Amino acid sequence: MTQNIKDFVKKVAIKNPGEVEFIQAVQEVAENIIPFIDKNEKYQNKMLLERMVEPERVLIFRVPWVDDRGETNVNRGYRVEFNSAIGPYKGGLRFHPSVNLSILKFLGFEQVFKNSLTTLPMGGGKGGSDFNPKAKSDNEIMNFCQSFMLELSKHIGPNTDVPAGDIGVGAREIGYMFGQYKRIRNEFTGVLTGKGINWGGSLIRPEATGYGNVYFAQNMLEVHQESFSGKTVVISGSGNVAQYACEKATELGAKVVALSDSSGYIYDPAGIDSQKLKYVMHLKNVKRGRISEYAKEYNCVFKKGTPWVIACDIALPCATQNELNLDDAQTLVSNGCICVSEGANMPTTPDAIEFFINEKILFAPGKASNAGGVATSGLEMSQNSLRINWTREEVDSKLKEIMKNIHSSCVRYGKDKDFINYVKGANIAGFVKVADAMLDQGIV
Ligand code: NDP
Ligand code: 2IT
Repeated sequence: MTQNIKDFVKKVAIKNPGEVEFIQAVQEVAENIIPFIDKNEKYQNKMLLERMVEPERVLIFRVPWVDDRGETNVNRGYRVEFNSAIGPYKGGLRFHPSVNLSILKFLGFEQVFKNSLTTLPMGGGKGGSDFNPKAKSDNEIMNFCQSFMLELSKHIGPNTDVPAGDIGVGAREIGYMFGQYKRIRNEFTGVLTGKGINWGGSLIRPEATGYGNVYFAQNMLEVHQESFSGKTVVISGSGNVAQYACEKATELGAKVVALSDSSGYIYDPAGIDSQKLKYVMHLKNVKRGRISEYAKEYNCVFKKGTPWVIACDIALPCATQNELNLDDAQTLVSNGCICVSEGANMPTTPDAIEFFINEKILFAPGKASNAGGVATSGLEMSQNSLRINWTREEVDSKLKEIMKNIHSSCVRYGKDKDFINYVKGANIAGFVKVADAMLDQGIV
């Protein structure tokens, strides 16, 4: 790292004490963007990156709610409205006990670049709560969502800020929050994405992040005349992103041998076929059980820890941030892994990314490879505005096209002789569009 990058990151760290994940995300971007600004006069002397690391607005609020025993609980709610240079704030809501300002600022910052890459007019934002949805009844989830939305509804709108799902927020939570927004504002509008299909949702939105990640990996593999066919794939997580990554990889002829959750991973050498995936979907989305139950059902291994010890050709980290470290990266590569495509946000630690890049592994950063989710949210917004619904095939082909374009943008800015540095490509391509808009709009 050069001195000016170090100085920049140090200043951000001093201004945002204790925000470890946010600083990590900023540093990764600064390492590519500061040298790029140094070479391009147009972007100099306007404090562009300095302005980009400062959210336009951060909302923090109390969320009181009553549980089934009649007891009062209180959580903290957040919405980080990061950057609106190219469109209304757009990004998910995360409900998880680990949620804090640092995590939501890292996610919001990443979202700005990701949304820019999609080619759609969406700014970046993120929100959520330290609420833990595990073991809560539907009624408790509804009480919490209604209280959360009572405050959030004052700050969002279809042309202002459009939240969606993320960890712990799926179709059920979006439904409760949409219902409450509609009741408070007396408006039926596209204020959230990931809506149910019969009340404004888009076909393919549930599948989009997982499918998009596999499409992106497919694009990377094609550069090397490779494909998913016949490959062994290891996936972490067993939630929304992991499930549909598993479905698409299998459809393309790969064998997915692992899934995980926060308790551990299952290893099924026979492969998780469509029938077994149906079981996982019911287990995780309806029963809300643990992945260890899969091992009992299909008589295979369940172990604590992460699944990166399993030999594979392709690894798709689809659970959470910093879930794949340098040790894991070394194990994967020594076991023959050629491609790592991030479905989660920032799942790979910085030293592991550096290792993959030095080893010339096909490595896709989440802001490029998981952008299919928010891109399809953008398509949901378009359909809401037009008051029409596109077919599955129409949305899926637009998603494929968007992922292909993101891949091309990464190649454009990330190609170094015989190697494509997708991290650099994604950061610079994402930056250029936002920076140009900020230059056009003056010092705001
Ligand atoms: P879900 O809540 O549906 O699933 C999350 C999965 O990750 C679960 O299997 C969960 O296990 C596991 N997980 C969560 N936290 C941890 C942890 N601290 N350690 C180990 N495992 C953990 O979320 P999504 O599938 O929607 O999101 C997964 C990732 O993808 C996140 O990083 C999210 O930001 C990112 N993403 C999501 C998009 C979307 O459209 N949903 C779009 C782009 C990115 P358990 O059940 O035990 O908690
Ligand atoms: O991280 C992400 O891109 C998401 N959680 C999806 C955001 C969205 O607005 O669809």
